Amino acid sequence: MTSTSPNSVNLRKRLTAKPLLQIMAVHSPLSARLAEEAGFDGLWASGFELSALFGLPDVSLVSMSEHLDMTRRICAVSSLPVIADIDTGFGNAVNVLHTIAEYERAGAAAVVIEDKTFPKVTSLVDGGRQELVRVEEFQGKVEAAVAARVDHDFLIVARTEALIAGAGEEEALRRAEAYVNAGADLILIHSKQSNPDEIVSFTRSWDVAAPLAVVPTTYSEFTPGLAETLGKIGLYIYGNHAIRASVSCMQKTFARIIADNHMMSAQQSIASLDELFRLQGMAQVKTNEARFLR
Ligand code: SPV
Ligand code: MG
Repeated sequence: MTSTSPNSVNLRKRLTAKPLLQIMAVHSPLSARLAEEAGFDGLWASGFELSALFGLPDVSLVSMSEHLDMTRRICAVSSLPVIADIDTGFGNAVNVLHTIAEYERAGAAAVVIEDKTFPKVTSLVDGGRQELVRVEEFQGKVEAAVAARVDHDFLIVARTEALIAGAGEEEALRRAEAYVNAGADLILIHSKQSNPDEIVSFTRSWDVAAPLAVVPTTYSEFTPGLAETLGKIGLYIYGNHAIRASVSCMQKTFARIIADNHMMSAQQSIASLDELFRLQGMAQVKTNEARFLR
């Protein structure tokens, strides 16, 4: 069982100690535990994953309090740094002041805020409506985020959706640099191309001191090894693999049970009850019973 002191985690230090941190998407405390046990360096409290968990599209339907509550629960069970996906910040720059205070208090180590209009549309869907806010408006949001944080090591990651919106590399570079000038610690540069070309090109052209974050879902041949070779990239985020893994496992198991009309063969390929008890911390309950129940 992992310890529970999220505020002691210093993502900034980890970023300097290790060239590339591998961050797994999670949508629940249970998925957070599994990602930590597997050996990832940090957790991505993904808006896409939580939307999917709620059976909703990722189009700003999950409220801040819903995402915040899940982020708090994730932070409470993991000693890994949690990077919270706050979409467009849940309002304008004034709202961002409140958002940052809440996420920092919840125990997150960083937030990622993106330069799209509210309500946003998920980035990777074909033909998605991708509208960017004015650079000055987003700089105001980044400045508000920086002003609102209490701990200097709470990282503000500014995400530009310029490539997703088809605005091109020059615009992406212009925006990213403007966001660093507004105080962003890192830049998340997102792409939905099926190959890494535009991310490789952006990274090569990036000559600002702030490290980059990438979410290579659609260009998975861009491995952590390649990202490390290219340099400049600090965060390598697996954007949605927890929820996709759980969906395919449930689909296979449910189909097997219906097809067999019993559970006997399906049970061979799913986690045992003992494994669930371990993940839930039942051993500690037994210890506590022996110690405290009279
Ligand atoms: C998320 O996981 O919520 C993200 C990454 O923002 S993506 O869905 O690729 O936009
Ligand atoms: Mg998201």
